[in-house]
Amino acid sequence: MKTCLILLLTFSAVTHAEVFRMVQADKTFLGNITDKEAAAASDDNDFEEKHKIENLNVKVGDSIQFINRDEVSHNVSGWVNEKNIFDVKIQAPGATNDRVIELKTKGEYIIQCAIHPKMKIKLKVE
Ligand SMILES: [Cu+2]
Repeated sequence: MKTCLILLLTFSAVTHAEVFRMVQADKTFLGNITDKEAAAASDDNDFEEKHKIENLNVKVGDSIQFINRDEVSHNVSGWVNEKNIFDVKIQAPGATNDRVIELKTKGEYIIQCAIHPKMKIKLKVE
């Protein structure tokens, strides 16, 4: 019984990694919203303000899924102390281009689009 509990606890610790949805719409990081909401976001400033992501805290092993539902391409990359940690590369709009980035390095990141420098968030990976 005791072994069983230990195995169960070990299993839940290993499978805890989360995937955070990061939807790009109206040249902004809008977090976890639906495709329909993303399509309407550029006409709705209140919605955009409410869902805009400027800071995100995650754990090592978690992932971010970059989901471009904008009308333009983006090129998002992550930097810690000006060192490039990941590069999503040019990402055209559309579901076939969704990209998942696993965060393996601890640090305080700046995540920014190379094409639209105002698209910028702070990410803490602990
Ligand atoms: Cu962009």
